[in-house]
Amino acid sequence: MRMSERILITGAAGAIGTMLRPRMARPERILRLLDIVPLPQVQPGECVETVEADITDLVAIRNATEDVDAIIHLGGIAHESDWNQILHTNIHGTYTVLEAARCAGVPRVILASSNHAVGFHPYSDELVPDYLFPRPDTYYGVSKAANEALGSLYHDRHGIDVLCVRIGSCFETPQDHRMLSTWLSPGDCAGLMEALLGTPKPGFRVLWGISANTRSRFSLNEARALGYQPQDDAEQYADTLSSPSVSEAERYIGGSFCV
Ligand code: 15L
Repeated sequence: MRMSERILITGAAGAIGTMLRPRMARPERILRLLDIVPLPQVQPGECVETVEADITDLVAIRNATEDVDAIIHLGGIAHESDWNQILHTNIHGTYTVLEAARCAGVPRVILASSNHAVGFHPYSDELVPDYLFPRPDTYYGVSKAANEALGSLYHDRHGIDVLCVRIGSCFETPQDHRMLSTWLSPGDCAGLMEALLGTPKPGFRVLWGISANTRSRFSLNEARALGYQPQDDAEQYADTLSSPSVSEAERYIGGSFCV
């Protein structure tokens, strides 16, 4: 990376982008924030550039990738939707971002994948491994599995380092009983992104994005091998989340997306 690095974050006005913006700010770093909706104003002293663009617009995204050292691709629909929208925004949008990265020579792309790419796997007694074969629970989950496949292609064919993070549940605090296992705190999310930006020549990887939760059922082997050191544990919120019994949906990785 150059001394003054520039990182493009797509979907920067979304929930995770908003949490990352202050946490990934560095004096020697320019965050280029891109979203289809207007972004909150740049504050004095913030090293930020804003771009209003659609991730499916190749010309616009090609322009936005100019002079960029890495891309964190968060843009897209973050829940189940109808097939045509998922296909266009999530799958074609990710193709567009990877193709723009290739044209601009961006060496590294972090893709926000999701537990829903493998949501229909039931839990077993083992930790859920890295690289678990896709078993999507929704069209949304299909798009995340497809995006991992696109990332694999762009690594093998074009040499781009592509890191697919299967995010559990990234919220300020865990919202329900399931998230005592799946929670990724905002701080750990930022720490994971920093690790993935900094690790030398990672190639293509698929890893879990989960905090150091006492009740986590997920392998962090691949994430830790890439330098991730999670700090937070959802357990501190356990008393605030009433759960008389574990729901049927919690048999599956994807939780309520599976029912
Ligand atoms: C996701 O992929 C969603 O974007 C998010 O809103 C949550 O539903 C999360 O998964 C989860 O499974 O908790």
